[in-house]
Amino acid sequence: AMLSFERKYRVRGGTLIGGDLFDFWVGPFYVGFFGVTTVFFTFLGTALIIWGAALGPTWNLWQINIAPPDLSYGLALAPLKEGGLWQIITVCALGAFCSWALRQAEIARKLGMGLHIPVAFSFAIFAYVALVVIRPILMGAWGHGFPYGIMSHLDWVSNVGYQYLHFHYNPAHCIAITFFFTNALALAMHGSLIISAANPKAGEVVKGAEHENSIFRDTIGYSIGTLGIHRLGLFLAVSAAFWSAICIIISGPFWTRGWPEWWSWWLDLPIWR
Ligand code: BCL
Ligand code: UQ2
Repeated sequence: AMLSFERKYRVRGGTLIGGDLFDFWVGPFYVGFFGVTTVFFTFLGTALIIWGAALGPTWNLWQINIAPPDLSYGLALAPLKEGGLWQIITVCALGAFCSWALRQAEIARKLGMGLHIPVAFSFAIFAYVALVVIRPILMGAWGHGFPYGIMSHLDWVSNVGYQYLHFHYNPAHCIAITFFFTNALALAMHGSLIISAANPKAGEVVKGAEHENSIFRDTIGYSIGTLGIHRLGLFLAVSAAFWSAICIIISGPFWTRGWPEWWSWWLDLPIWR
């Protein structure tokens, strides 16, 4: 079934590749060239993960693990059962994520909207690429990528963290975490504000932007505004992903010692040295 307003927006055009060829819907879903490639990479990647699980020692969901190649393979292709599977799955993941972003872009163009959604999502893709492409290449081995598995990827994070003695001292990790936490604060403020405005006493009319501004002006003397809160949210979220990517790219390629030691630049400042 189509919602009453949907037909109006099912317009031709906006495609980046394929012209009218894939410019159609299947049920509620827009297809497009990148819908086809998203489905292809997602199904192939998922099938390979299931095959990898079948090769492994367990069907326990928590323990299934598809590991990258041994460090000795460097940046070469590895045999399927020696990490090659991880390499193909990584290509499928990259193909699916990028296809998804491009499909978002086609739909935004079709609707005559800005490209903010695909741009925002590309920061999440960047964080993933940082982990499985950029850092492994800079360190000279695919084996530096993280393993695909629930417990195994947590073990990887813990091991890599302790390799740098205390990851909390990584300055970009600090910045990323601060953005994640501030983002949670901002979304909690925004969510609670909107729901409070939408839930007046029984019989009263729903409140709008002026009430939303007023409650913040009354409490803290400042309101960022209804558009402003969304700009702030986008900035905080995108920055969290960006600094996450930076914090892991610099760990190894640009700083090989413990992160606590990095802060000795502070103790070494000539003013008190
Ligand atoms: Mg740390 C990383 C927080 C303690 C070692 N750490 C991170 C960051 C984040 C964080 C800043 C992970 C988020 C991220 O990368 O998003 N760490 C954090 C916090 C603490 C903490 C808050 C804390 O103590 C309170 N970390 C520690 C301790 C160390 C440590 C001290 C371990 C002992 N930390 C590390 C290491 C790493 C981090 C090592 C990292 O590598 C990681 C990082 O920065 O990675 C970049 C980015 C988001 C993504 C990568 C997701 C990408 C999503 C893709 C594009 C799409 C997926 C689609 C999906 C498959 C489909 C879903 C379909 C559904 C149906 C919808
Ligand atoms: C606001 C506003 C909204 C909001 C929120 C605020 C009417 C619907 C949440 C309040 C936000 C402020 C004061 C910024 C806080 C800053 C940080 C870094 C968390 O004013 O306008 O619109 O949802």
